[in-house]
Order: sequence, then structure tokens, then C-alpha cells
Amino acid sequence: MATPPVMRFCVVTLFPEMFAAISGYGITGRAVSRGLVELNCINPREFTDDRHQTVDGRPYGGGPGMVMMIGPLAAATAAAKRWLIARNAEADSIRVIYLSPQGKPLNHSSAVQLSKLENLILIAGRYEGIDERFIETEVDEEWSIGDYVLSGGELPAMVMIDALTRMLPGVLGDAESAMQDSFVSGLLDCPHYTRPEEYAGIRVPSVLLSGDHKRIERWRLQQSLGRTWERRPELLKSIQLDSTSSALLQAYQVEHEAEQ
Ligand code: 9WO
Repeated sequence: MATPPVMRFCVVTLFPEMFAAISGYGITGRAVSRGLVELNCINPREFTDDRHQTVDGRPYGGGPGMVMMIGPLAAATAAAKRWLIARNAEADSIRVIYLSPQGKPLNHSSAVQLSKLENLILIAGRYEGIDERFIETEVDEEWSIGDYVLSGGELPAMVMIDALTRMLPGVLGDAESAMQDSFVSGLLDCPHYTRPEEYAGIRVPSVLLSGDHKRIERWRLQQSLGRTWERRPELLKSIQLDSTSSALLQAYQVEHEAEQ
């Protein structure tokens, strides 16, 4: 049997324990225990040389809050590179990514591109930010997971690892892959239902009980098209609809207009 390629993530973080949230649970946890993904954390605190293990400093120019110092960050990043190389990574295949609100917005297609890389070092910042000279000298790419500020880059790093891991061959089971939600087609997902057939007076759409698999597939596609048009019309602009999809969407729109 051909062994699938491994994707390696090495995270530079002051809070390595947080990453149990992905290494210990669910699909990402299984990918780690099956060896499809390798995950390691390096703590800059272990690369300090003072008694207090200082990793932050007051900002030049004044102001509230603290900034992560370049020394421990750079030393931790060098250790992350050594770990990857010890795991057989080619030095020039390693990308250093900083998660910050100043980064390029992550979306499905950038996640697909990033999931083709083999060795990522993710930098999770804390405090008010990291010394800009670290970004200049060590960071290859800066990515954002959305326009909001968090308390640190750990959750965004985990979001990125989760999104990329799901895209690796062999990670999702057959059923999960077949379902490969919405975004693969560029559309939002259709509604889902399970037992009971009626809840709060709302019945499961009769088409889903019909057993007519062609009709069910067409209904689901129509729901995906209709919801994308209603909720995220800008996503439709980057999709070329075939004649079947155009007709399904038009029918949905006619029905929707009748509802108003
Ligand atoms: C803190 C802050 C306080 C007052 C005014 C502005 C401020 N900005 C920040 C800030 O950006 N703090 C960051 C916290 C420092 C780096 C790590 N942090 C972070 C990363 N918060 N949010 C992210 C993030 C990363 C990727 N995508 C979305 C958010």
C-alpha cells in the first residue's frame, strides 16, 4: 500500500496545552493518531535566558500593553525548523506563517492551496503583538481567519490546522468525503434533517422522504443555490452555473419572490 504523505505542523506558542483541543478530539485527533498529521508545539518561554523567563517587553514609543520580544520567538522558530528537518522535511519546503488580523483573509481556495504544503511553522502571538522585525525577517506569509481581535493566535492556528487537515487525502472517511460540504462546490450547504419526522409542527420536507434519489439530489442542489443567492450573493459571482443549476436557481427565485 502506498503511504499517504504526512503534513507537519509546528506551532510556536506560549500555550502549548491549548493544542490538545485538536490533537485529542475528533477528525483532527484521529489524523494525528493515524500519523497522517504530525503536530508539535515549541514554547518561546523555553528559549529565554533570564531568571524570570521574560518573553515580552514594553512597547517603544509608549502605550499600554506588552509586545513579544524577538529573541525567544526567533530561537523557538529556529528550534521548530530543526524539529521539522529532524522529521525529514526539506529545508526549503518549510513555510513560516503568522496568524494576525493584518493577514490575508483565509478562505476555502487558499486553504486548498495551503493544504498542499508539507511543513508549516505557525506563529501564535499574544499580548498586543510581536516585534515587527520578527515578521520582516522570519515570516513568509501572514493570514487572518476573520476581521476581529482575539486574545492570541492559538485559536486561529487551530482553525487553520483543522481546515487544512480535513483536506488531506485519507483523513475523512468515505461518507464524510462524499458529503464534502458545500464549499467544495463554492456553494453554501443545503439543510439537513434527521428523526423525528415532525418537530414543533415543522415537517421534514416531503421530497426527503420520497426515496426518489434523483429528485432529492436536485432539491439539495437547488437549496444550496438558493441559500447562497439569499445569504452570500457575492459567492455566486465566482461560480459558472451550468444550465441545470441556472434553471434550479431561477425556479427558487420565482418561489422566493412569491413568498414576499
Ligand atoms: C490587541 C489590541 C489591543 C488594543 C487595540 C488593538 C489591539 N490589537 C491587538 C492585537 O492584534 N493583539 C493580537 C492578539 C496580537 C497577536 C495575536 N493576537 C491575535 C491574533 N488576535 N487576533 C488574532 C487573529 C489572528 C488571525 N485571524 C484573526 C485574528
